[in-house]
Amino acid sequence: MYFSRFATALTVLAAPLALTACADPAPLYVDRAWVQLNPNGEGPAAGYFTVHGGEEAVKLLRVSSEAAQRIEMHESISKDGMMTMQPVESVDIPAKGEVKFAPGGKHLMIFNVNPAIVESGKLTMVMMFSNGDRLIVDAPIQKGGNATGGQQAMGGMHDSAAKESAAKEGDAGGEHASH
Ligand SMILES: [Cu+2]
Repeated sequence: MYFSRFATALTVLAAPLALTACADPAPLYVDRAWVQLNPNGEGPAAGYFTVHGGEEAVKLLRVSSEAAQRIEMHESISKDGMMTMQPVESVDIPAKGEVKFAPGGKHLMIFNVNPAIVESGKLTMVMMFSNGDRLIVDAPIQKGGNATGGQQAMGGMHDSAAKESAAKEGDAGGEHASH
């Protein structure tokens, strides 16, 4: 009788510890990043990726790269039947949510990518979040030039499902340097 009560007490004590060890906190992370060079050559490149929220809601505050002059966060919107876009200050990342930067929606506008980096086929970016996290993201660079439909400049980059699937391919396969 005495021993069995003792064993029960031990079990109860151990349970909260085991639960803590099993609760693997969801990490904040980024995947499926890719960069589409401007088909016009001169203009800014576009950047796309998916953010996966962690345990707490955060904001994506800034994206930068040592290999680009400047990176802006934009959102494509439909205004009077025309697709246009506007800069956004920050982007909400809900806890355990998923936010996509994708053609036709949110995207990065990447100005003056270093030509040597373009040649290397990969752009490294730093993403800063409101909780202090800084994520380093490597994005394969898709060369422009085969834009379908002959759309102009950035408009052509914002709504092509074909390019999104190309990006997934690049993501899964790792480094597809094109030379
Ligand atoms: Cu834009």
